[in-house]
Amino acid sequence: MKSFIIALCLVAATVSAADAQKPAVIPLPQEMTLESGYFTLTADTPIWTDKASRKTAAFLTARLRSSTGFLFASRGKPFTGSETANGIVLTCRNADPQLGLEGYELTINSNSVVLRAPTQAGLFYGVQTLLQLFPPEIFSSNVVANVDWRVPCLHIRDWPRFQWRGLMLDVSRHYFNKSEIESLLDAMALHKLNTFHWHLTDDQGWRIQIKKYPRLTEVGAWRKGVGFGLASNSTTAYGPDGRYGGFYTPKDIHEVVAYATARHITVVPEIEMPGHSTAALAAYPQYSCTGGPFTIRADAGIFNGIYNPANDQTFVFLDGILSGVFRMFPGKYVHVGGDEVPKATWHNNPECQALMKREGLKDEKELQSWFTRRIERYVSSRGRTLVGWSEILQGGIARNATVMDWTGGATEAARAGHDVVMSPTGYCYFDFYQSTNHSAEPPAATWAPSLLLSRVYSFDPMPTNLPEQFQSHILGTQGNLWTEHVPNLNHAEYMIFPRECAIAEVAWSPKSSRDWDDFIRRLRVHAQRLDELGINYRHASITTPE
Ligand code: TNX
Repeated sequence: MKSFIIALCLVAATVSAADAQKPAVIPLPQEMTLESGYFTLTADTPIWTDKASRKTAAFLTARLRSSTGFLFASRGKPFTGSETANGIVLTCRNADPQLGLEGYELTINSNSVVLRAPTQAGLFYGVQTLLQLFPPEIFSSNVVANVDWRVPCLHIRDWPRFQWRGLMLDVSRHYFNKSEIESLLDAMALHKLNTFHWHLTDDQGWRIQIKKYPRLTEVGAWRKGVGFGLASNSTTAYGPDGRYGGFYTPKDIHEVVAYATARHITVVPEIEMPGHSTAALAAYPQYSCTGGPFTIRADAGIFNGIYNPANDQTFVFLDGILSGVFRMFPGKYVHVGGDEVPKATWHNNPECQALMKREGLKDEKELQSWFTRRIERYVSSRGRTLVGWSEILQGGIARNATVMDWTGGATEAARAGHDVVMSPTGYCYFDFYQSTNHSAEPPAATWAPSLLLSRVYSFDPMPTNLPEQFQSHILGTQGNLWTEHVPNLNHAEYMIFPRECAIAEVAWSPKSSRDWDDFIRRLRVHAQRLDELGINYRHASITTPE
């Protein structure tokens, strides 16, 4: 606790009085003109809104209320269209359609704050910016006295560079409960991230309850211990029988999706196949190549739990799982993994070899491609879009698939007309160490080099060699937190922040405005917001950035 307080003082001390006056918005807005003067919020400030924007206004007033103690009218006052209204205006009326699906315009002068956006998502992002223009105490959950609640006069026009701005969380290696997921969603919203990629299944645990296949969670969600060499008290995710694990019911998922939707975040579920599937096959070994049995082991590495594509029933099983997934997740995208498939299992299996011969497949890479195409047809037939890791390109990519690049392939995929999400290990892997001094850090990925904050901030998701006509296929980028070494939320936040702040700026702000020193200046103010919100982060990345 003591070191925590000292660290807090250090962060605060590095923000000079002059810096504290400058806006410190993360991610940096596209266009911002600072003017002289301030708008001051008081208990009497009216908040005007049109009917369609009430929920967004309620989000703003709830936040303002908890720290200022000002009550405000709960539903907002009906906005008549007058631009010069005193107070705060949130509206979709007369918004500039050029701002697009997520853009907004914010005009602050000494007697009014006017926020306009063509969509509620845009308005919501405008609210995030407005909040960040107040003193950081605005994010306190208790009423704070003696703060001058003012925002600088300015004009902002803002919209995102990329449409996919994400965070991936692996809940298989370690389990995070519903309220922990929700707190990460809150932090995503603060940074204008709009895609939560939920890695729900892997070798070390199956976390989504599928009514048709109860053993997936009865068996697949639990293992002997926390594993990965971690202390048993590093987590509280134990069942009544003392086994480690947990899973989400359809009701939990419904609630998480609703929570995300209210923050304009789409949830992309990931169901791994054909590899990284040991937990599923521990429950249903009949769909494996060997027949099992499989034990769920908690250590890092690549396991042999891989589906048998030569058994038609495997596809009945997987289609059954996916149809349950479609019911729970309304979004367009479903991620089906596809990484690190240990091909030797297929190579040594006579049924798989016979299938390859029948289908004219020359190697196991083509067999994986055959498998993914079959799954993709099913996903497409239900009106969804399949996402898979880089490896789905090998042996030929399925027709409508979107590629998530972690080991390459973006240029090739985009040139072939496929959409791509960029999450290369060298910039986006939040399970890597945040400094080169590994011994001073909590456990992180052992197989990889470090991923410093400055490196994340230097990322350009647009591949340099991609001709302009294909560039619209690069949907955006995301940070990935694999959790082999991360058994609890406090540690997860430490790994995610402040690197997520950098990814958010990479994904939202124009490349031309990238400025490391200014980012660090803003981050020092932003750290105070994270403190108010109770979000853990790596302090050294902010006090002694590298
Ligand atoms: C590779 S990234 C994996 C994950 C591991 C991660 C550890 C990817 C698609 N596969 O299964 O958790 O490395 O850094």
